[in-house]
Amino acid sequence: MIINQLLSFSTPQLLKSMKNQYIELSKEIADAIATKLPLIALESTIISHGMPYPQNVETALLVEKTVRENGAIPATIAILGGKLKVGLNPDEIDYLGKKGQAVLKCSRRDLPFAVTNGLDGATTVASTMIIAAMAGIKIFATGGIGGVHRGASETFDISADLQELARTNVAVVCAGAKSILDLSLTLEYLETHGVPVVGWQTNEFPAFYTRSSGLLVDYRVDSVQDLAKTLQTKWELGLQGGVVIANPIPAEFSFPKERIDMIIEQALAEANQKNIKGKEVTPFLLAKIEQLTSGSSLQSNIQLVLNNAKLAAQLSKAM
Ligand code: PSU
Ligand code: MN
Repeated sequence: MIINQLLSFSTPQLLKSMKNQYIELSKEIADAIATKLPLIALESTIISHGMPYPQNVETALLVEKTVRENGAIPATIAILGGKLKVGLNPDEIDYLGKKGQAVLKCSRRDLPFAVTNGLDGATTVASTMIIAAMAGIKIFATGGIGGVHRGASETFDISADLQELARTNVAVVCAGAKSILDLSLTLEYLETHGVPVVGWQTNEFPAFYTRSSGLLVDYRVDSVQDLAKTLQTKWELGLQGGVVIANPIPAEFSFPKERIDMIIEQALAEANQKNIKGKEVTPFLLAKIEQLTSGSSLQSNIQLVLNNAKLAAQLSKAM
């Protein structure tokens, strides 16, 4: 409620009204906002829970470098000592990467507890969107979004990322979603909640490690100018909520489909057998897949994140 109210203010008003009590911008980010430079939000759960150390830290730094090389300013987002931090320094990124899964994984519901108790927390797609919107950042790059899990009709396991996309005005550039999820149900859920799913130079919703999933996107867009115009129009029309910009992994880094499907089945079976539940499910599956491919899926993962960072930076410049 408070956040929704705050989101309707423009950034300087918002930050003043919060009296910088909860949010802390790095100097670079504060300057970039003041001078209206293009900014890209980056999440931190991908660092702590999405990849192993030290590749997680190396990737996070490389993603920031890629954003810069493409003309935008990277704003990696996390919670440190209870502060909503926008813009981390390399030591802070290293700290989150080293702590890994010992850091609290914070989605929307976790934010008030992390802040009140002065905790450190890694932000998911959902909570990164919330904090990005508070700072006035419209474009966010990551690897994959959360979604509707397979078997959700029994478990009700649907990532809070989807609900966030339905309400918060941030566009998320991703490589689709991993087929640990039910991609077809994920697209249905997004449709119900009015979240546009755009294919970047593709008609198909990509499946993270592979360029195709056999599922179509709503709209295909081929230029950043068209994409920027569409986002602007959506928000000028007062249509609340985000947009999924699905950018397929570059062909040279994609993973053989049969192989990854088999590994995902194996990871899902093990999660079932171990009775993994709630917010542990996604990190468990991510680590398992990485382990079962002896790290080779990690290379694909890293490359697709860099590819998304590049597109996000170009898009945010076009806006
Ligand atoms: N999918 C990935 N890598 C990730 C995540 C998802 O391929 O790192 C992380 C993101 O932070 C995402 C979160 O927001 O997992 C979703 O978790 P859950 O399914 O518990 O909502
Ligand atoms: Mn879940």
